[in-house]
Amino acid sequence: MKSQILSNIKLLSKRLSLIIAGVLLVIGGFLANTQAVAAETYTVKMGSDSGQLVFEPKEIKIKAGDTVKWLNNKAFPHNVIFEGYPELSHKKLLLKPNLGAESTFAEVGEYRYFCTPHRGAGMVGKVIVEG
Ligand SMILES: [Cu+2]
Repeated sequence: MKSQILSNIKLLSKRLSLIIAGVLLVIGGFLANTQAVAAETYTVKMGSDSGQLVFEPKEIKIKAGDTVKWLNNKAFPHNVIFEGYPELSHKKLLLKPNLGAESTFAEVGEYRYFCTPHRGAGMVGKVIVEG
């Protein structure tokens, strides 16, 4: 009688551990999924390391919901102007090293931008937002 109860308990705990393992698998899969769709932030240098008047990279591909962060590197002051998109633009000149500005892109599309003081020198860039 006693041994039967014991073996029943053993069987039950075996089943329980199987159920727990299953639940952990489901939770793990869910976490992996949410990480895959999490929004990302990409950095674009303003001014190349050698001091050229460029955005680096000049063109960047991101997903809707991602953020681009522009960071002062060399040859500042710089700014970031998207014509027709004041909400994405950063008109204020960034005067010091490592100052930055960022924009989050919710809508799919191609967005061209420039730096006001250096537009004539070719300091232009493009953000391509994919779905
Ligand atoms: Cu500039």
